[in-house]
Amino acid sequence: MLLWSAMQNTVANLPTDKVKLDRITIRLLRIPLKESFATSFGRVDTRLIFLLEVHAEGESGWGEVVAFEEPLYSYETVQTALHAVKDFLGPSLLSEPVSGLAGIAERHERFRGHNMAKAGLQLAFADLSAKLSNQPLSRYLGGSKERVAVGVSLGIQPTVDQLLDRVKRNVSVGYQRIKLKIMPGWDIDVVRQVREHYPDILLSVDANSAYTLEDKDHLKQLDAFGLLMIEQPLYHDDLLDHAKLQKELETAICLDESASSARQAAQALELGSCGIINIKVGRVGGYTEALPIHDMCGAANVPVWCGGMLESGIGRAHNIALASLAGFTLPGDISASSRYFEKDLISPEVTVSADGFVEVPTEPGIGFEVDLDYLSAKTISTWDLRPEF
Ligand code: OSB
Ligand code: MG
Repeated sequence: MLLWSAMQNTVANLPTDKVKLDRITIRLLRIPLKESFATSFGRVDTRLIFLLEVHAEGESGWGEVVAFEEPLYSYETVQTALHAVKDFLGPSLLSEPVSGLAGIAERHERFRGHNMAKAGLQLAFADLSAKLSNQPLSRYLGGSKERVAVGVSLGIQPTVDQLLDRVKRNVSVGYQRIKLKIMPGWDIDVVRQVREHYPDILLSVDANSAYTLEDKDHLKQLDAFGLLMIEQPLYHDDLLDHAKLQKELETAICLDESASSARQAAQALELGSCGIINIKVGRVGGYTEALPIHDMCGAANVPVWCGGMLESGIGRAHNIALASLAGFTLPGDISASSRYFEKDLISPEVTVSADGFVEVPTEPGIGFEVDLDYLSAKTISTWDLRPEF
């Protein structure tokens, strides 16, 4: 059988023209979430948004660093990412022209870690470079879909009734897959009740590393509910215990946190740590890691989908472009702007159709206008990085 992806090498297809960056603008702004989002690692009430804008040839491109304020999802925080961008990653791109996304990755390779900071710069550059070549970001990245299937992630609620109410609302909006956050004390019984009310929906759970291999028999109870996947049940950096657990479970494990780079993803596939991978461009360090994960999972017949980090419209637009690649066969955590925010930073806002799709923009770059007035009204701090002479 010839897999669609057998000949894919999406990074090799990206342009490598030299671009001389004039300036990198950093902005921090705070926007409230409509309702707090609770996971096994903690809750998020407002979003401190970290934006990057890179300027060259009279054009600019936008990216978002998806780190949170506390090191709970991963070790990165807004402050560590700010330090990494201001002192190392940003200056290394301003010293000499860069040769495409691959050139950026090469320049950043010697700096260890700081994936979300690295990714933010790649995102901004990709938007710029797509605009300079007058094509939508989705096509620039090798995407072909006109619309992407979307699902929604529901945080841990004070009561099961409140969760059932949210499931009802989001199913009726059109979301194609409902993901429930779980943790010890909010798992088997909650999933059972949701399944009883909704026997036919695509349903998954996400533990954000709340369990250990000792919970194997407990987690095996989830096999009874016909779940699409169990996301990141074990340690945030583990591959081996996930492989052991996957052997015991009928339900596919999906890696999020611990598929932290293309190399880690390759090792997960080799070990059998998962049957599905959630690709977040921020977690893995940029498009130059996300695209190879997409390609290798296609070759291995492992479905992928695009995860989310409660992004503003700018990060959301990048997720839509990434999810337009053919290998993203499962609904992404790409919800409407209105799911999280009263008002988004982009226009038009991201909307979800009644049948659970988001349109892929056809305008150049991210394909949305950044609302500069709203942005400046919300901006807390801003820095400009320029080449040194
Ligand atoms: O694990 O996928 C996750 C949100 C914050 C941090 C981690 C995760 C999530 C989500 C929601 O599940 C993603 C989204 O809708 O943006
Ligand atoms: Mg997750």
